[in-house]
Amino acid sequence: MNIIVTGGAGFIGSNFVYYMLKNHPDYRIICLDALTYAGNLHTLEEAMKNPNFRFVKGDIADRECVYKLFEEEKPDIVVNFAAESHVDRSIENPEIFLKTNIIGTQVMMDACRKYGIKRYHQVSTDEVYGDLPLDRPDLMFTEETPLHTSSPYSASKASADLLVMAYHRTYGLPVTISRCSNNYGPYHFPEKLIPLVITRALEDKTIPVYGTGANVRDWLYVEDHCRAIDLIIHKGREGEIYNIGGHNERTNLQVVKTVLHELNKPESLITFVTDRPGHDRRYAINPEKIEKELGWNPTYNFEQGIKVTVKWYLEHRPWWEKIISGEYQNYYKSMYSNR
Ligand code: NAD
Ligand code: TDX
Repeated sequence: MNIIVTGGAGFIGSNFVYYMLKNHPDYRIICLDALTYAGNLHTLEEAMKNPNFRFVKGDIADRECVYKLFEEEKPDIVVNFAAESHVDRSIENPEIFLKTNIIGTQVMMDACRKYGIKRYHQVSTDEVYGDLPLDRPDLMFTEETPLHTSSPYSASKASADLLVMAYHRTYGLPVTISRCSNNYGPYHFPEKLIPLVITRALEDKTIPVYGTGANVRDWLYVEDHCRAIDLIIHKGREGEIYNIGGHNERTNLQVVKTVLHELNKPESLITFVTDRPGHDRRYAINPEKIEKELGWNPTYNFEQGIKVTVKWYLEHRPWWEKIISGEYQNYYKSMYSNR
C-alpha cells in the first residue's frame, strides 16, 4: 500500500507518519509538505531513516508538482493534512488559507481523479460546525450539524469539505472526511494554546489567556486522532463523514491551570488579554458514529494526555527552543504586544 500523507512535517501529520510506519511496517509512506513556518524537517529525522518513508518538498496547490508525484508513486490512498491551521493567523491574513486549504484540496482531488485512487481522505475539523452556547452542555456536534463557520480558517476548511463531497457525488471519487476536536501532544507548534503555555511557562513568561478564559474546547490526544484516521481509511464507508472526539471538554482557564500545575509553575503567570475577534465559545463532539461503526475509542483522558505531553516537551527542549528562537519572536510580538 502506497500512502501520500500531505502536511506530514506538521503536528498531526508527523504523528500520523510515525503511527503508520509503526503500525503498518509494510506500507510505503510518502510525505508531501511545503515546509511552511509550521513544517519542520527535524520532526521527521527518525522517519527519514526508514526505507519505507520518502519526503518530498512541494505545495499541494502546485498542480505540476502534485501530478509528477502521483506519476512517480501511484498512491493507493491520500490523506490530506496539509493546511494553514492557525485561527489567529487567518484573522490577520486570510488569503493563504483560501489558497492552501481550498485550492490545495482541489488539486489533490484532481490528481486522484486523473491517476485513480482507492481512497482520498480529508482531515477536517469540528470548527466547521461553528460554536455552541456555554449554557447548553447537552448540545454536541453530530455529522448532521449544519456548517456555520466563524473564522476565515474554519470557512476555508468548510469550503474544502463541500468540495470533497461534490467530487464524491459528481465524479464518484472515493472520499471520506474526518472532523476532529482540538488535538494536543508531541510536535505541536507553540503558537497553539497548549504548547504555547508549556513553552512560555518553562521560561517563566506570562501566559496570555483570551477574554475571560471561559471558552470551551474538547481535547484529544493526537495519537487517538491518528488511530481514528487509520480506521477510517481502511474500514470507513466511502462518502461518509466521521466526527472524532473523546468527551474531554475543558475551559481554557482549566487547561492553562492544569498545565501550570503539571509544571509546578504559579498561576500568577496567567495574564488576561483582549479576546480573539469572533472567538468560538464552545466545541463539543458527539463521536457515536465512529464508536459504533468502527469501534474507535480514545485511549487517553485529558489528565493522562497532558502528563505525557508535558514530559515530551521537557525531554525535547532543542526541538521547541529552535522554533521559538527564530521568526517566531516576530510572530509573538505582532500577535500579542498591545493586546
Ligand atoms: P500544522 O500547522 O501543525 O501543520 C500543517 C503542515 O502542512 C505543515 O507541515 C506545513 O508545512 C504543511 N503545509 C502548509 N501549507 C502547505 C501546502 N500548501 N502544501 C503542502 N504542505 C503545506 O497543522 P496541524 O495542527 O497538524 O493540522 C493538520 C490538519 O488537521 C489540518 O488540516 C487542520 O485543519 C486539521 N485539524 C487540526 C486540529 C488541531 O487541533 N491541530 C484539529 C482538527 C483538525
Ligand atoms: O494565546 C492564546 N490564548 C488563548 O486563550 C491562544 C493561542 C489561544 N487561546 C484560546 C483560543 C481558543 O479558545 O485557547 C483556545 C485554543 O486556541 P488554539 O490553540 O489557537 O486552537 P483553536 O482556535 O481552538 O483551533 C484548534 O483546534 C481546531 C486548531 O488550531 C485548529 O487547526 C483545529 O481545526
